[in-house]
Amino acid sequence: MKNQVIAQIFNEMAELLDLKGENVFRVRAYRRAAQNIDGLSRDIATLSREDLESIPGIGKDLAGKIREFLDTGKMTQHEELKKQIPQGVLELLRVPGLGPKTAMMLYDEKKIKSIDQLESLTRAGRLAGLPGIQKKTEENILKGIEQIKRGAERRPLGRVLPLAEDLVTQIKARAPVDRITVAGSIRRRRETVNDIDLLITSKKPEKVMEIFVKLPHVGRVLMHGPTKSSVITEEGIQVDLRVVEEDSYGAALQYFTGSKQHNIKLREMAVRAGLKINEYGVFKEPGDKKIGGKKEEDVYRALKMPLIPAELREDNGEIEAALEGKLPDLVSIEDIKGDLHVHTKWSDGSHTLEAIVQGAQKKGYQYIAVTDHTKGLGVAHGLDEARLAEEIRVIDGLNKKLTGFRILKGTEVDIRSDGSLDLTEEALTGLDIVVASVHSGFKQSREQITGRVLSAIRHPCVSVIAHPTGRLIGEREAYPLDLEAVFKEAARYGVAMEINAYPLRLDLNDLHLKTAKDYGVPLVISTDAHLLDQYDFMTYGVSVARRGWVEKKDVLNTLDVDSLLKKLKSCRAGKARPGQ
Ligand code: DGT
Ligand code: CA
Ligand code: ZN
Repeated sequence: MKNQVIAQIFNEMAELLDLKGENVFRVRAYRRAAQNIDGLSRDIATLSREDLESIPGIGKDLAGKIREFLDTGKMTQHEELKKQIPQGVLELLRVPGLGPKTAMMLYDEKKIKSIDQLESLTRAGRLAGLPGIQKKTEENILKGIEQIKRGAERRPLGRVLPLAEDLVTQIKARAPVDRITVAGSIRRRRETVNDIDLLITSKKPEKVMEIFVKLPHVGRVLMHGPTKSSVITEEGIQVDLRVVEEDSYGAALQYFTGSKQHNIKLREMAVRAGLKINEYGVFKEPGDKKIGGKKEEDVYRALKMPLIPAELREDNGEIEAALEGKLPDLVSIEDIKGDLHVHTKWSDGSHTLEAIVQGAQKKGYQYIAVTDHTKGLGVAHGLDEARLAEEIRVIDGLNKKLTGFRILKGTEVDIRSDGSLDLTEEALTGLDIVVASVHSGFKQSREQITGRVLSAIRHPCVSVIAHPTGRLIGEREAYPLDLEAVFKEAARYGVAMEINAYPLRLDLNDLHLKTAKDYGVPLVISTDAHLLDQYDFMTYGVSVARRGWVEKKDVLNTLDVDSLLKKLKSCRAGKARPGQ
């Protein structure tokens, strides 16, 4: 899919226009377009001109540019802009937190053209004294460089999984394959992954390999063999394709799904039981008689265990649990009855209330919570008390017309730097759900940030804490929150913690969730959708939950609407306040 490539080009154009000192609205238009293209779940190349123009933020002009790129592989205006700005400056802009003005200055003053050069000069203290450079700036530059280096190795699942699924579709359509599965860390749904591991069976493996190395996605072929080939895609991601025998398919799938630690432990257990397990099958010693391998269950059955769900295979207690018959009954996407964090045009979402309701009904949901931002978030056109009241009146009107579906009246209220909420208690009274979150002051101390979140939890009307740690994978570290203190208080007040399913957030993450479960904190899984397509992010949230051993009973939005409202803490009309 070219979605990411095009989004990257638009982002780069925004940077370039910004560097040239262009009108901020123009710059913002490109950023918004990039964001919306990145959020599409459909392949942009398959969209008609009309469909393109219906993407929020994309008009005739940008649609034309997208078409041009799809047809010719180039965008004239992008090429021209690049000629006007030195390549070195663009390179420096990749450092998070390094703005256009500073990048331009570093290039002019010190002829810094690469990130490596920037790193060594910063470390040598050679930036000191340059205009606008302070101790803090230098620290931030080094931090940013470190982030790039880490991020370059592993990529967010949300960027790679769609590509992997697309490859599967293309291979199935073109090559004579019988079975095909994505294995490795993608199958385990780790939040970041290194490469794409594909496994297939086929009666004509060599034919499959020939087609694979020539797929339109492929940028470079690393290896082309009769049963294994590796390529690098245009996006720079390595894909390994292996053909295995039908009779070994299960054993190979088990082996190449990993994790390595999980596999090693199983194989050691096998040896102790007089068995041998490898990627070809399960064998009984002595004599090496094959006793299984066609199905993945064979491997686990040989060790007297049920099949362990791929998301749990991290040697994190799952093998012991399986042996004792105590594997969790993991929540699944079918259990989800509604989305509790959705934005509309009333703040910075792209669609009307009517449109997001239709989208949710199409997904088979029974409810959604409309949670637009509040006034403190000026960039998001946050609502003040009066506009929220207006939005609520419109929702009341819509609810009267709906059957079998309910719009929950909510807000995503900003937790201000002092821990107070961005709306009066009066404005929150009567809402079905109040989602509270931190959007600023990330650099506060651990005590301060923890204190802020704790005050939100103790507020009588708060139902959910959204994206509790604020991290953005590969872009922004979590703020220093004392999660144990937060979980303890959340359990006490009955406030739910969100698993934000937005692929770069996944916040809480899998590790946090095991702790949250220990404290008995109620959970919700929500997408934070700003675009209809983003309802589909729910699957990432569910994957994180599964990796965190979360069961259906732990997740409030698996309940029907009445039971949900009974469980949610809120100041909803007719609901007794906690403690009363
Ligand atoms: P990644 O690619 O770093 O995100 O993580 P994985 O888990 O996909 O790792 P990868 O691609 O290196 O290998 C795929 C699977 O192959 C891995 O999950 C388990 C299996 N595997 C790789 N190396 C070994 C090994 O040395 N021993 C065993 N038992 N299994 C291995
Ligand atoms: Ca892998
Ligand atoms: Zn939100």
